[in-house]
Order: sequence, then structure tokens, then C-alpha cells
Amino acid sequence: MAKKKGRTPEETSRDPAAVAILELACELEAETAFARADAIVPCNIGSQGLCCKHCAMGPCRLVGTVERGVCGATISTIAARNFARSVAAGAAAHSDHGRDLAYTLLEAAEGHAPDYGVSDPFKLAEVAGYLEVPTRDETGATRPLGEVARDVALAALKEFGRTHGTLLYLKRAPIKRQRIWHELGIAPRGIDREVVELLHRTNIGNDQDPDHILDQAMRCALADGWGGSMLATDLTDILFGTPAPVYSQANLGVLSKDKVNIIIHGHEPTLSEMIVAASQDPALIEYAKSKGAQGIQLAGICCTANETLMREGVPLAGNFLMQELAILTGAVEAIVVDVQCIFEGLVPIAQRFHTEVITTSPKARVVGATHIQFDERRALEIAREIVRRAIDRFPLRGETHIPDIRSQLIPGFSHEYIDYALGGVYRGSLRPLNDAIIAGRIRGVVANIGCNNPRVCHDSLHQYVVTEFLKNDILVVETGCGAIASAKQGYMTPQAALEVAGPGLREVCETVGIPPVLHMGACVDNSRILTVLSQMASETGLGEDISDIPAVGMAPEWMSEKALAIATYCVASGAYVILGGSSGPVSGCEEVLRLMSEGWEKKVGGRLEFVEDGEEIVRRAIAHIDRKRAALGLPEYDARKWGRSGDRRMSYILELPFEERIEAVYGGRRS
Ligand code: NFS
Repeated sequence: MAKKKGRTPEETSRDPAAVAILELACELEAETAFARADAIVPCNIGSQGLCCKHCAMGPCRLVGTVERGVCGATISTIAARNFARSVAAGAAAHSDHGRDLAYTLLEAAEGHAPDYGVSDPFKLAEVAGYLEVPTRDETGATRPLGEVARDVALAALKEFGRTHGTLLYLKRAPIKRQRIWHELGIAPRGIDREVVELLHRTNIGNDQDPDHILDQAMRCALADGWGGSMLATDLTDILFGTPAPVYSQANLGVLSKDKVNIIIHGHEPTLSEMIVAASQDPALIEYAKSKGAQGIQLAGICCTANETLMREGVPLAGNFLMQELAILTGAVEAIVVDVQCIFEGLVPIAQRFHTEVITTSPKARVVGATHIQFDERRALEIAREIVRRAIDRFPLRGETHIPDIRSQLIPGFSHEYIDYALGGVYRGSLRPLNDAIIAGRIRGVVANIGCNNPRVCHDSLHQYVVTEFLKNDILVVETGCGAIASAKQGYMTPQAALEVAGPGLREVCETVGIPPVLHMGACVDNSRILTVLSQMASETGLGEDISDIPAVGMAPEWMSEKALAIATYCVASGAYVILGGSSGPVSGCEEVLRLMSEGWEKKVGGRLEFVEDGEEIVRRAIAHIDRKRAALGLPEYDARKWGRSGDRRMSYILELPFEERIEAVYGGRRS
């Protein structure tokens, strides 16, 4: 296999904490995903979507003069099938996570999972409304909470195997959008059904019209976005609380050199919420002290991190590409994983330290890891056992290298909280956001989401595009590992608005007291972004559908099939979506690229594009926002209109050294 030259740590990541640990990895000759990415040259045929391996007549590689596979499949059919199968896998992952939460709520409501309960009864009532579960009995009396919770869980589970009609949550979309889905025949029926049908259609000898295959990819993705993922978000809020702003910190510097460090990594909040509870148990804290530690420090990676950050303020150790780096600090006693985005490379790295890798899901085991199977019925007991095991490792800890790097952040922006922040308790609404966009203070909105990919300099595209959008008065909302990148960059504090945002966005952030980049949760919580967009479309002034809003979605460093499912449901919901960092998984097929861009734009008003370069991503996103503004008849964006009053002094203040700036802002000095 041809070997590429390895990158230096500085060429590998933009995050100084990651760079410090990558230098250590070089010294220790420890292998990470970055080094493996340097060593492996991606298959040039597969990466373009030109290889079909769905039957034993192949794999057929459609290169050179080969225009059809053994069965006669064209390049377009093969590329569309490959893409569609990834969408099915991504939708399956999110939605199966949603199903597990429904079972947890059911077990709790039936009294079999005593450590769980309903944390947000208001959200339960709201969701009951969407799922057509009555909250009052025939006499008009309020039904007991447990009964409603049980019926909500059962109604949610029904959506997976719905036998008639379409998903109940579709009615949460703007009316015009619902009509588009029904007229095109892509309104999803059962969640499982759409995944299964997509796998069926892309099996040998079935659907052989790329456009038609891609229609089902949209229907399957919609079943994720407006089905499995939206249910996952809602049920998590019911069980563990709807997020509201909390204070926290991000980056490897949140690990403690004196305490037992436990990393929670993966996606499902059911176990991690129990580990949060166990880590606060005075008996276990005493036990940690008996082993020479000063206490217990939890920190998260990936979307488990985002879940516990949003609700409990558990600090973020890092994003996807930092899972191995956290272990390399030598300061992690245990890394507890459940499902999704978990590197098999964790075990060999952990074996060089005292770190125990603990798998917990019946769905995901890793050879060489300790498996402690999670059971909702004994949740807290299992969490305590895990924490105790981690504590037992503390005396085995050797030298540690924790980078002294961490940023402050205020996460917790559920759509409910955004409503409240903008409109208050009695008239919570997105009206002020719409008004700010209409006036041009906020030029538009970008949802920056998704993964890291070691083929791209870690965090570089997230950092670049978000900075550019803020400078251009574009409000940024985030989830997933993109959100963790901005958290580490220090963009999730209200102060960041003063330092980075353009004058109009700064005015809005200062008035409301919000950061210019809003952390909205885990990747399943992209459903919150769909809800915000629907509400913006329902408020007057920005058209009547998601496709009318000056907004763009992007995942500039994507790598997971889940990102393809998200991108596809956002497009099918009317959004313009850019996937960055590479020329994309169907780059070898012009026709499929055209179907996903021009074709989908004609059908559903949204388009999907793959753009490698950060500057081009920003250029296309801003051009789209300005086009949408013009189509709505809104005034042309003009930064010079804003920041004339109190803000004028801010430009002078921003040139001062940091200490003097603080004095000038908070000490009452005037220009
Ligand atoms: Ni999303 Fe979350 Fe991160 Fe990518 Fe993985 S953690 S579900 S897939 S890598 S953003």
C-alpha cells in the first residue's frame, strides 16, 4: 500500500490541546486515527461512489471504459444506491437510539426502571398532544402522569412500525412543506419501514432509476429527522429535562490531575445521566479519597458529552477526534462507551496506560474492552459499579500530561429556551429573531453541525467558517462535534459576540445576552433546528416555508453516514446544505450530483452540495442567504447601518489589550 507522508501535529489540528497531545503521541510512538489516516490512501474508486459491492457478481468498479456493472447497472444507479444505503444506515442509527429512549420511558412509567422518571411534565404534555395521547380522561380530569408517560412511550414506539398513514410529527412542519412531501410521495410512513424499503430497493435487481432511488433516500431521511431523531430529542427532554443555559468548560484541560477522571463517550444519555448521579454519591467520593484522589471528575466526548453538557453542565473533554487523545493524557481512569462513533483504536491506546475501556451497550462490544452490560432496571447500581471500577484504577496512574487549555461556555439552547430568551415567559416567540433578520441586523442563520474527519486538519474548517459567518452578522446554531469545536474556540460565551461578531449580530446578542453561536445539543437534536426553522416560517415576515428562510446547513468536516442522513432530511425539508472537506461520496457521477443539487431544488426547494474548500463554503452560503433575502424583498444587508450608537465605542475597545478591554467594558470608561 502506498504511504502518504505523515503530517506534523500543527498540520493535523487547529486545537492547541490536541496539538500538544499529538506531539506526545509522536514521542510515545502511539498510533492515533490521524496517523492511520496519513498511512492509508483512500480508495480512489470507492471514494467517488463508483464501486458496487451489493452482490457476488462483483464488486464492480466502474472506471475507465467500464460503463455498466455485471447486472447492467449504470454509474448513476450505483452512485445513487451507495449514497442511499449510507442514508439508511445513518437514519437507522439515530432512530434506533430514539427507540431505546421510548423503551426507557416505558420501563420507567411501568415502574420497572425506578431510577428514571418524568423530569419535564410540560414537555410530556406537549409531546402527548403531537402523538394524540389524551392528557385528560372522559370526565375532564387530568390523567396521572405515569399513565400519560406510558401512553406517550407506546405511541412513540408505534411510529416505528406504523401500519397506516404517515408519521404524526410531520404536522409540526409548515403546511406548505407537508404538502410538498405528500404531493411528491415522500412523506414517511413507519420509521423502520422507510429504512427497510430503502435497503430493499437498493438490493440487486430492484430500483434502477437513480432519481427514484434518491426520492426514497429523502423519505427515509425524513423518517429520521421528523421521526426517530425528533422523538429521541423529545423523549430525552421528558426523561432528563429540557435544556436551559448552564455554565461549563471545554477541552482536555477539564481533566483533573488530582481526581479520578471518567470519560463518557458515545450517544445515549440513559447510562451517562446515571454516571453523573453516581459520581456525586458521597460514598463514592469518599471511596475515591480513600484511594488518594481528591474526588471524581466526569468529562464527555462526542454526543454523550453534548447530552450531559446541555442538561447537567458536564464539561467537554473534546470532539470525535479527541477520544484517543484523552487517553494519551495518562489521566483517564475509565472511558465508558455506549454506541456510535467509538474508535476500535481506543483499546490498544488504553492498554499502554492504566485506562479501562468499558463497553455497556448490548449492541456494541469492542474486543479487549471490559463489557458491563447496561440494564435500565438496575441503572444506578450499574453506574455505581462502573464508577467504583474507575476509582480502583486511580492508584495505577503514572505520569500525566493534561494540557492546561480549556474554554468557558454557556450551552443549553433548546428551542424552548430560545423562545423564552427572545420573548419572555408570557410571550415566548421567535418574533424578535425574525425581526432582526428582516431588518438586516442578522443577515441570516447558519446551522454548523457534524463531525471531525482526520482527512481534514482537525477543527480547521469549523473554526474558519464559523468565524467568517460571525463577522458577517450571521447567527450560528450548532450541534454535535461542530458545536464542541466552537466551544473549544471560545465562541459560546456572550463575550464572544463583542469580540468576533459583526455590529448587527453583536447588537442582538448584547440585547438578549446570548452567545453568537448557540449550542443546541447532540446530533439527534438537529431536530431542534428543524423546529426553530418551522417556527420561523410560521411567524410572519420570512415567507411560509423553511425553503424561504435565509438559512444554510453545513457539516464542513463530516465523516459519518449519520451526517448524510441529516443533510438529506434538511434538504428534503427545504434547506440548502453543504457538506465540506472532500468532493463527496458521489463525486464520480455528474448525474447524481446534479440530481441532488438542481434536481432536489426543483422538487423540494433545498439542495445538497459537496464543497472541499472553506472559503468556497462561506462564499456559497452567504450568496444563498443574500439570494433568499432578496427573494423575500428584504433590504440588502449593509453592515454600516449597525453599531452606530453604543457600539461605536466597541470598535475602539476591541483594539485594546485584553485587561484594558475588560476595564473599558465593565469599568465604565468611555471613548
Ligand atoms: Ni454526529 Fe454524534 Fe460527532 Fe459526527 Fe459522531 S459524535 S451523532 S456523527 S462524530 S458529529
